[in-house]
Amino acid sequence: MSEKNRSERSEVPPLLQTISGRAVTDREIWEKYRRPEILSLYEDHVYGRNLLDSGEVHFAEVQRRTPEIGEGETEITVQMSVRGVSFPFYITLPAGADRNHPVSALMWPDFAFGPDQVTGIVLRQHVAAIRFPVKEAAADGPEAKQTGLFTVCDAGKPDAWGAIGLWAWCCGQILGYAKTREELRPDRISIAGHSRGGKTALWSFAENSGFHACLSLNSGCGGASLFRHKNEQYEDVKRITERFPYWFAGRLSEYADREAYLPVDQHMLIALAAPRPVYVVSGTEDIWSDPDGELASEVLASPVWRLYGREGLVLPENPEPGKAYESGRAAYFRRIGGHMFTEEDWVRFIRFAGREE
Ligand code: GTR
Repeated sequence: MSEKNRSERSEVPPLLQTISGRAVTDREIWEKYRRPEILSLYEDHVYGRNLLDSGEVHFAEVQRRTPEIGEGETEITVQMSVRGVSFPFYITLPAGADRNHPVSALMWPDFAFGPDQVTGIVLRQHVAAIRFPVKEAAADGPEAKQTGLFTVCDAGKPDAWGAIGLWAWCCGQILGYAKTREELRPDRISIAGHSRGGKTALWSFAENSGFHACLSLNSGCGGASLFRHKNEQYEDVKRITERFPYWFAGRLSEYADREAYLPVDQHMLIALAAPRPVYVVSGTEDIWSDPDGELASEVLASPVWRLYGREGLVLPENPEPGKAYESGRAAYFRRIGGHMFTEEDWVRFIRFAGREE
């Protein structure tokens, strides 16, 4: 690699400067110019543009039952339909939640890698669980674009959304519905996800300012970690777009081994969370997801919280694995372990998001 190439790679695009070169010195300039500009760069180059219209989405409550979790919970099945394609999601209310006692809620895109552990974890914190099984909205495989909602939109263009964009859009639509439910606090609906779910959650959080807080668990490449932070052991644009081309806009693959030319990097995705609370969890042994790149994104994004008079990520000089840094509005925890999550990760986030400020 030439010297020039190496230094280009280490430099991420400036966060607080517009494309036209204007310095972003306050939240007005951030909100009016820089934030929309960054969102649009992500649509063009990474996740793709929305192909469906919110006006076409319909919801119907189709079932109510008592799940076998604890005592007194209620699971509500809601059917979402767009242009004749329908799929369910599930809202499970903790015991005692009703219109007179509305509760916070946590939504997550569920990739069904195993039995659902998350609903129980969330309910034990007296928070409503909103589980969205993504596969009926669009399959999570090379056949994705021949399935679900992809069959009713034209996904052929290089900036058309990939599956992450489509799932993230669904999460945003579900958020709109959840805000109308009287058992839920409309200002306290958060989103979370692990791995590919973490990438989806971060992008949906960026696009939908109505979410309260976001948890990214081991989201790695295309999620919290910096594209330009390269190392043979990490997933990068080339590897991810060869293995999972259907997750992204077709254009992302043009940056394989050319990350220096991407007009964004993932500190900008984290910055789109501001001024809301965001929590990034990495695993000490989850090297493929690049824990250092995930931490670097949050550090580099933090000046945007400061535009709002808040702290982003607050770290000591030598942050330690196994310790959580949660005093700012951007939190970070490097759990000891690999590419997985624990109940503790979710509980930490739920407490962090639940702070009344
Ligand atoms: C990995 C993949 C990641 C990540 C993960 C997952 O193998 O390379 O980008 O998202 O899988 O979703 O489990």
